[in-house]
Amino acid sequence: MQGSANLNVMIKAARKAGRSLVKDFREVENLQVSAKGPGDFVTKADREAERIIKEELMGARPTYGFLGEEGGETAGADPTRRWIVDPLDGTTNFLHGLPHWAVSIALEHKGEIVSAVVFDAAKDEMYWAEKGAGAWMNESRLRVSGRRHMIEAIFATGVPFGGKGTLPATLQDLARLMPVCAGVRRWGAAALDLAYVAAGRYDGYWERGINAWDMAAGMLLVKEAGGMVSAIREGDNPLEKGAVICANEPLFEGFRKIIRGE
Ligand code: LIP
Repeated sequence: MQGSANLNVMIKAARKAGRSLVKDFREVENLQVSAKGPGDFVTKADREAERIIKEELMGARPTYGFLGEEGGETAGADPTRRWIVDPLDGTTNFLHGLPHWAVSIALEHKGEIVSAVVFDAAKDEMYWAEKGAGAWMNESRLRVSGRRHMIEAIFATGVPFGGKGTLPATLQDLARLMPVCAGVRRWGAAALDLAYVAAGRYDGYWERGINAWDMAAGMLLVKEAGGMVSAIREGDNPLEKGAVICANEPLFEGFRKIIRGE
């Protein structure tokens, strides 16, 4: 696997955390039937994965900043570079023994994502990209789908749960989109939803109410695979607003108009 020194540091960190998570995932499957359930165990697995990743990344690049889902923001001596990490994206899937979760690591330079790794350890699929160097899954080059008509396209999203405020807007999105497409999938891991758009498996994806660490790496994968990515609302920054939409070029504008309600 070619790439910059930073990318190789990211891939090494993702693989090391992935090995830890796969071991823990096997235990989670056994804990499904326990009275207390696997909740505390998954929290420990999530935190251990972030500890492993932070140790690897900060050991290799001690001056960079770090933003992680579990530990929050740590400023670095170099104010222009920051790691953005979700050690376990798809936590609820992991908790329920569903093998669809990923380690997501992005490198941000002066506010722009320049390197990305999304590692699906359960399926051994390493998605990676660097700005201007394309998007890859393991050794295969990724391209977004070639579909040109909404009625043949499938889209992914995340449907809010547990009282999240974005549920009404998402239900309105679905009411507008479902009649004009071939279907919507809700598989529970934004980083993999974005990676699947980059791989041409989904034709587009959108979600409201997620975090920078859920989407940062996947956004670069989609761009480097030839896709279009933006915030849902005109002029917003997806990473700041927690709302993102993406698709291949032929579908993007029409898809975005539907989600915007235009
Ligand atoms: C998850 C996202 C997913 C979203 C879930 C959750 P987590 O991230 O990847 O797209 O629908 O609500 O936010 O919490 O598993 O890292």
